Amino acid sequence: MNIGIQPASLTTDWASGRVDGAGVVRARRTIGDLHGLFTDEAARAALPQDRLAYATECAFPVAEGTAGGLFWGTTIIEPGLVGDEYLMTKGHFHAHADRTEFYFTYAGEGLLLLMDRARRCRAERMVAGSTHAIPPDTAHRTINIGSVPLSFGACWPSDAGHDYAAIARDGFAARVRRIAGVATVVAA
Ligand code: S6P
Ligand code: ZN
Repeated sequence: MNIGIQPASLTTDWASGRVDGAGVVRARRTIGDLHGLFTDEAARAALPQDRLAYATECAFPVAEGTAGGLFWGTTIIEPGLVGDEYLMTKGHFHAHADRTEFYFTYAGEGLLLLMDRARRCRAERMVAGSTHAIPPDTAHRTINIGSVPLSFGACWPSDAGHDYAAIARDGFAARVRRIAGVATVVAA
């Protein structure tokens, strides 16, 4: 009996990180969405509010909140500065705080800023091929420190959820600033 062979319902372009297929959800975060994220709020407010800061393309093969499933997605952060800070993601803890995640870089140059519940921060360099295990109870934010888009993939549990509130309220204890032309991690 011929069972047949189907093409995969999901594709990932390993050069660009672009994800495609039925059910892929695309989202955009603009400069206007990043209110309060940067030290220099006046510099952020002076930029075009509809300018793209980062985009995501994600596959959710099971419903959000399902135990045992995995989600898969790519984030592409545009290059650019707001004051002396680079464009970056909002950053979050997972709502289900012990849930972990893998990040892996396709293209560009970035930093992965990690912060534990004691607000201790560290940063890992993101370059093509770099692979990052995000521990439990660890907030994560990505920062494009290069001059081209930073593209990275993520794989995370379908019941991880997102807690943006803690970061929106308290921020990270470290920031990445461009100092004398160099990306530098400093205490916030
Ligand atoms: C999801 C995963 C990523 C981020 C994306 C945008 O757990 O960590 O897909 O959602 O990089 O970042 P943020 O902080 O705006 O969700
Ligand atoms: Zn996450």
